[in-house]
Amino acid sequence: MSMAQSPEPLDVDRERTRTGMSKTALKQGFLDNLFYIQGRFREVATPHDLYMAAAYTTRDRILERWIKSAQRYKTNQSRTVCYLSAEFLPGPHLANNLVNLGIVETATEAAHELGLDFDAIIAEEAEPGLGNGGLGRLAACFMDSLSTLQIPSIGYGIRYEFGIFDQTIEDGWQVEKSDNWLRNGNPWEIPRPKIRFPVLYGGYTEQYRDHDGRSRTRWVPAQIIDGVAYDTPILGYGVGNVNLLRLWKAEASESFDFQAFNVGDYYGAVHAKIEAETISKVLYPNDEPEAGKELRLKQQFFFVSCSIQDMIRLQFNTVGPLDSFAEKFVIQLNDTHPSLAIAELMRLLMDEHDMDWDRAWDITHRVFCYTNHTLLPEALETWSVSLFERLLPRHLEIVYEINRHFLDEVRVHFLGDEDRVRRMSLIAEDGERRVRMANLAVVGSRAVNGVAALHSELVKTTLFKDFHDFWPDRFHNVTNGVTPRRFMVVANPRLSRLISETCGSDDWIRDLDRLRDLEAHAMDSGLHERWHEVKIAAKRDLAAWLKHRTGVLLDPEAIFDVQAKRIHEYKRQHLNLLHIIRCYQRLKQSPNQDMVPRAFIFGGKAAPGYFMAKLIIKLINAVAEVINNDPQINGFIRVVFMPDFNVKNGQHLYPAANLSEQISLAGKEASGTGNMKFSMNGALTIGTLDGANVEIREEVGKENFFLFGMSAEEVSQRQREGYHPWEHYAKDAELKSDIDLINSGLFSHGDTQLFRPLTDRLVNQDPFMVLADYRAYIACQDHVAEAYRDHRHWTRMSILNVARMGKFSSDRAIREYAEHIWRTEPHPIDL
Ligand code: KOT
Repeated sequence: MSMAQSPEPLDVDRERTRTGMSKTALKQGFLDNLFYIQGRFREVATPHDLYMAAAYTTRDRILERWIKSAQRYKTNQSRTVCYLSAEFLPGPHLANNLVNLGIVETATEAAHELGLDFDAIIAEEAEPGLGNGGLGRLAACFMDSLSTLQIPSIGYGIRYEFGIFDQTIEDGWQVEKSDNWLRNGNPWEIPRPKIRFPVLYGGYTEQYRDHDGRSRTRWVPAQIIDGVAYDTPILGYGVGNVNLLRLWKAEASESFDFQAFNVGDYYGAVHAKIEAETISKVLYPNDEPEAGKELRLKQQFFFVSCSIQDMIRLQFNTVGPLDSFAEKFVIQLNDTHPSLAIAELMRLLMDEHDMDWDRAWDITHRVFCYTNHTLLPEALETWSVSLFERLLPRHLEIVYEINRHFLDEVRVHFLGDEDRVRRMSLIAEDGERRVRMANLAVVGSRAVNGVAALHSELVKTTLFKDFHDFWPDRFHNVTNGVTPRRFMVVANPRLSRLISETCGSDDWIRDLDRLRDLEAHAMDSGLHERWHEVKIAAKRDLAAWLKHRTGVLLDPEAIFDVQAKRIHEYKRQHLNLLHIIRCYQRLKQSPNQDMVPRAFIFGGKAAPGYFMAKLIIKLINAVAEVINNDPQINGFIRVVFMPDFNVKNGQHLYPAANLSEQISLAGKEASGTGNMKFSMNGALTIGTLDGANVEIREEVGKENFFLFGMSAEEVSQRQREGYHPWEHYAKDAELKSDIDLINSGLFSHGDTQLFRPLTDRLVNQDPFMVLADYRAYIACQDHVAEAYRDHRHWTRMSILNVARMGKFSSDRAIREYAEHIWRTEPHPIDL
């Protein structure tokens, strides 16, 4: 039988049974996979074998939909969203895929009948930590929503061999361990050794005349590396659509390096292979501040070049000529990390596909859209011209040419305003000349968006003000969202069941606005009781988890007050700490006072090179040690640091929180998405008017949100006037005594210097105005404690928070991108 022929009907039937959704089919599939893939009998299988068999059994059921989606998209010539992101944080796949397939119950029963502990199997899966935090997790939520909304799409990124480091805590300090997530194999990915593209680096360019006598440019590289595709299927919820997460792995190019080395230089050739593979070896673990490393630039170009070449291949395979490339594809740049794609598409269109500048530019600037995720100046990517030229000589020429055309337009529009020209240039000329990637992204895209309403306003009025003056219509807002499948259904099955029972349907899972149906029951005492039980059960689970990992025992009746996110000064974990120290001092001064018990829970990683963030972790653990071991406190307040906060561990945290800490300095957090995850799970927020907090408060109602602190406007005014943190220190006796307590050495076994870098920075510089917001924060926390005493009222607020979270589904965000930015349509695949 040739490959093109369809299989015999008998085979089709057999296949259907093999991948059927019945309990019997699942059990059979599981035992088959355990035997034929893992090579094990049930009796000798390790927990990991069982997980692998369960994963393959689940994957088998996705494959058919995957093939069908690919075929349908191809015949329909569907417009495709290509989401380019240096980071993806999908979280463990198994539980999520079972939810999206709609077979959680059947699979649980099947496992039970086989005598297996299903929760233990699910817990076996390693975290695919291919991202740092919010930006990477957003990309994963968007992939889930794109599939659920049946929009053809491909997520393109890097298959890092080592993802974000695993965090352990030793003597209170963060210690980084390498994350070998592929060690035991990855059942979700399918290698595509034939989908392979050469990526060029270094060398020089030269002019030549083509056969028509036209002057052309040729890039003669010094190094060629291959990118090989690894595909992970992304199944939508309750639909037949499966989209693709296509991650590139770097390999030595046989055709180039092996020849380039002297014949017989075997070791040299092996060395070249190792060097090639370092490109996709490790994720850079920095959130926000830019590292400026050569390998990082090589990584960015690596995945961008493979992805654009892949799109061109797909264009030829489906539609045909490149003229309609911008109709077939839309490319969304997840921040500036992939913005080299703009220059790479220009290069490929001109140098490899014979287009002239104008036609190539017309396609390029119509195909790209760019999302900005931060205003922090230290996070804005720039690359030194000399490094750029050494690695990407042809792209530098193209960037210069884009800049020349662009600045000509600016000069015509703003006659004589050379200052503006200097600010808008793609090249910074003050000091060492640098390529400004954000400017490249704006100039090369037809749409630019921020990630929350406030952030998008600040993008227009501060960061890209000049660009907004020039192209006002190019700027948009799409407020972030998160997927309720992962963060409610997978993470919090108890609450999900309660919601479905209360609303009489589980439609809310695909249409989160339906959560509004809960409002009618917000006063219902029956619901209150069950709501409370669900929360308490999650708190018990978390308490057990934390006890096992940290030894700290939490009281499930206490307020679970949680701050989980990357550790960064702008996020102000140290403001939270000052409140904890205040509670401690109050209890020490009047041990018999009637304080509401609290468990303060932190989680988050610090960039390995970010000393101040690591010192904050140390201080959290130091404060925890003193408070948790003080007999006078008697467990009234407890402090615990959850090690290795990631998607997987976060799933224990969101369902258990009563209070969500969203306390960044206003104007600094672009959006935040943890704020949404907590609120969806019934936590109330204590927060500033920053990022998406503003919109969360609008939705849930100001009476159901604990607001404190300066607004972004007030922050900039204070900064303009001149901010003097030591005045707060001098004037506020309690603040002074909290900071002094840190300096006293109480938390550092008498060492009065250990935390000095942190306290000195607060008193003398305080770039994120912790001291200015301290008083308002403490007062607000006192309101929280009072509110918690009224259980009925608190529970009502909790229900209303959940009921009003519809806006923060990533489905809504993706619909807005599809309608206002991408102009894409759903392409349903029938089940
Ligand atoms: C990192 C380096 C350079 C530029 C941006 C970043 C970045 C921004 N990494 N994560 N973010 C976060 O992105 C989230 C998703 O939009 C936001 O919710 C969050 O506020 C950003 O800090």
